[in-house]
Amino acid sequence: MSYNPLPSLPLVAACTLALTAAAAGSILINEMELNPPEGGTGWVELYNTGNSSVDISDWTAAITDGGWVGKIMAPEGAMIPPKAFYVLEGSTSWDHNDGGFATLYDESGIKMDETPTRIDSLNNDFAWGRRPDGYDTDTDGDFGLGRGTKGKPNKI
Ligand SMILES: [Ca+2]
Ligand SMILES: [Ca+2]
Ligand SMILES: [Ca+2]
Repeated sequence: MSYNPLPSLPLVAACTLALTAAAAGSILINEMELNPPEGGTGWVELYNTGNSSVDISDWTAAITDGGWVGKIMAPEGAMIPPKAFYVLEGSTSWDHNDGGFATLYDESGIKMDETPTRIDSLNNDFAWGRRPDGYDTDTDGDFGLGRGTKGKPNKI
């Protein structure tokens, strides 16, 4: 018979992992600019649907059209408060004048969210966004096309 007065370490580790997963699960790709106007930048807007702040240090968002891929990493210390937005901005070289999809990975490379593939040949400031913010049924209908609201609530 053995007696161990300390909490079991594997149990503590399991609890910590569960808490981390719950917090991280609240961050979604909320809007994406796949085809900016000439001279504009592609971007991905994140949204925290949860009730606690989430540290997104070194999280990476990617936009792809199937061939080309652009990646943006959140800086160290980046936080998203509850019900707040965070924009990961690409560059003007990201303008591929077509559609695609966006993916979000946490700091260890685990996929946190992926959007459906959306066509965007408009070449203007319209962007695909969840309507309303954070709407997530894992179907193509989660996203609608409308005037971009980068860093702000999506228009319904
Ligand atoms: Ca656009
Ligand atoms: Ca364009
Ligand atoms: Ca928005």
